[in-house]
Amino acid sequence: MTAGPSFAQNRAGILAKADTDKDGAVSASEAATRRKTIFSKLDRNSDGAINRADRPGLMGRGKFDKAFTALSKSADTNRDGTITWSEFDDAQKERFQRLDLDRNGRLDAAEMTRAGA
Ligand SMILES: [Ca+2]
Ligand SMILES: [Ca+2]
Ligand SMILES: [Ca+2]
Repeated sequence: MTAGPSFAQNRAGILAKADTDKDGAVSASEAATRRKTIFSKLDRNSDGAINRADRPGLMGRGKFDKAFTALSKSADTNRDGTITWSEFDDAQKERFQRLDLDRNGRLDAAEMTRAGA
């Protein structure tokens, strides 16, 4: 399983994976847990930042590049080619708030779907 494509493309898939208590919605804490998982998967050398140094070998490189490029647009705020944990965390928090249309601190399937449309 790879974090890249599901994170970048498949919102329904993210919801399913992030909804650990299976109540049909992603709470802020579930989203935070999911964020950490995604970040640590992409941060292959575990130095607390995602950048080109974390590129895998040929096999996973395409997926990594795709995810990294998509993430950089939203998360690499200072455009230095590195996504630090705080950049990533801030961007994902902001994204959660943007998607949470009824502001109840939870993303349900409808909110995820609307956001993707
Ligand atoms: Ca849930
Ligand atoms: Ca790294
Ligand atoms: Ca940065």
